[in-house]
Amino acid sequence: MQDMTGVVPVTSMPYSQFKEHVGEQVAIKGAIHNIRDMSDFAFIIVRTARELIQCVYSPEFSDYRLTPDVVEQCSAKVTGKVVPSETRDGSERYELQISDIEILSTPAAIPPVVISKKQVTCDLATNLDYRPVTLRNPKERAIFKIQEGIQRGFREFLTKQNFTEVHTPKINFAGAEGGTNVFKLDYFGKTVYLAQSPQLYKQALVPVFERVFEIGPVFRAEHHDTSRHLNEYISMDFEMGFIEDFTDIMNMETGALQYIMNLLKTEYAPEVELLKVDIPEIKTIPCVKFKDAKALCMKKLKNITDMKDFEPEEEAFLGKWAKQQFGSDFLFVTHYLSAKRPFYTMDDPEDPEVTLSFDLLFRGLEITSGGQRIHDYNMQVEKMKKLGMNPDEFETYLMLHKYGAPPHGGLGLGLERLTMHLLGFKNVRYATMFPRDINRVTP
Ligand code: AMO
Repeated sequence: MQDMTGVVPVTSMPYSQFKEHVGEQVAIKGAIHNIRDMSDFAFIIVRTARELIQCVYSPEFSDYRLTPDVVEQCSAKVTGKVVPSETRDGSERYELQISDIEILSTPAAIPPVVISKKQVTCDLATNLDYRPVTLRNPKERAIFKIQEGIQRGFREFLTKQNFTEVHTPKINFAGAEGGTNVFKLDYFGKTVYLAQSPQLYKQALVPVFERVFEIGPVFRAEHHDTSRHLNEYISMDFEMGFIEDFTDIMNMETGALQYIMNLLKTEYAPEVELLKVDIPEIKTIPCVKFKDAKALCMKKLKNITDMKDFEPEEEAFLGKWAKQQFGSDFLFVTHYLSAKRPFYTMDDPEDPEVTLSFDLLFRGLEITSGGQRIHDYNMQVEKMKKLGMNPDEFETYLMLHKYGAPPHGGLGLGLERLTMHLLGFKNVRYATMFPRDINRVTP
């Protein structure tokens, strides 16, 4: 064996370099995505990591003759001459005139769903049942390339703002968010819980790094089947110390979203174009207090029963209102009721009925919760007791407060929810690679 050099030679020419190789023989590797036989010639579309490349077979181009083992979904190395394509709109495209196809692997069966058309047309359940296959369709794939861009933007922006990326445990001694939607786990005879969020740990890391973020899975035992809840989702969290007040968190999120949208426009243009993504312009994001937003909803909507939180139709209404009133796709709602926020949330000293917290709505859907946390030990212990919690069970969490923590706050942003509304989906499962819901743990 040779020594490893650390260099993996490029054996497949990226489409972006075709332009510089017109008239030359190049090789690409990918899956045969689609074959259109036109009797005396054939279009063979090759699916590479990010592109569909049109290749043309004709006996006129070389001595190579198409063989029956060239079938859709086989992996192949296709060699040919780069030539400009004829396009209907006159746009600049290139294709390969095939001079050889080397088969690298042969599928054992024909895919159970059609994936070589512009989009997968089967119903959502079938799409999800065959996810390893349906994801190969370029439009399905593009959803998750965009999702990658969102995470990348979040990571890049926060790294530039001096945040440290961390990973916190997913097997926990307590549920961080309260409520009953927590998965219990038998841990060598002891009951432990799957993390509902990294909340308790990201706070613990503020006195260590001052600013931290995490992108990772969290688990919610949602007992109902809705279009916006998953049992496992990716939470993009950050937590920062030495804040002046909770608007610092909202400003930081505004910056992160501006950065993400810009990154999608510039570096994810092929997917943005393919999915016709309506990227929101974010100059500033308007804010409204919960109490005022509620009053507005009560005036305009009927049959609202929950006075302490928003129902989905209220969020949808507020989304439209923000668009009409401020031309904004986003709306911060602040000062949620103390009764509805978790134990770690700081109450407003001027009105303890409400908290120094916020949600961010995006096109009428909550995508973020956040706010200022309690940093004082006695205040946190008192609040726990008031809520019927036993502070002794949170001894390790309370080390944060006991041994000194700066004023701090943070947020959690649901990756699938943001993707869902960015791409205009009605169901969060379309924006989830392998969704986990009450009825689904496979594939
Ligand atoms: P919260 O519980 O509001 O806050 O969650 C934050 C964001 O996570 C997303 N989300 C979900 N997405 C899909 N399926 C679910 N079941 C689901 N539940 C929540 C939403 C939501 O806005 N620790 C706090 C955040 C913080 O204050 O830092 C928390 O987890 O987009």
